[in-house]
Amino acid sequence: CPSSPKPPHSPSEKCGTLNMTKITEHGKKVRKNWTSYWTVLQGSSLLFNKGQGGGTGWFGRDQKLEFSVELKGGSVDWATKDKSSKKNVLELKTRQGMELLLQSDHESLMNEWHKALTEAIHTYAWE
Ligand code: I3S
Repeated sequence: CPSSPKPPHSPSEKCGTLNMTKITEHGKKVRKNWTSYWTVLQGSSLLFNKGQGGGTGWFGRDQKLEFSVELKGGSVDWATKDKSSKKNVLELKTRQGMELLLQSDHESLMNEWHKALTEAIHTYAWE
């Protein structure tokens, strides 16, 4: 992960461009706002970074952390059809009552994210 502030230190380290929208915050439904983020899985944290141009992709040092979620105590699974008309959508629920959808048109990429997020949640569950 060239983007990561620290060198890779965990088997669950992963990064890439994903589309993301929150669907629930503090247990309350919120309006969807699909946005492309440079997404970094680092230990039990999932970080969402945006280029200063506000757009997609990776712009090196111009990337800024928008926000992050704690995976500990959360869950991830493929979203059901009623959650989105898009394909390859993962639904991530955090212990803090946030629900996010993560998506990419690249199926194999989302399979990798599914695996990495599942592993991270499992790895950090008991700490
Ligand atoms: O679950 P929804 O409400 O059908 O989600 C769609 C809307 O958020 C839509 O925006 P508007 O709030 O302007 O209607 C988005 O453009 C769509 O992408 C959302 O649906 P998908 O199926 O793409 O997640």
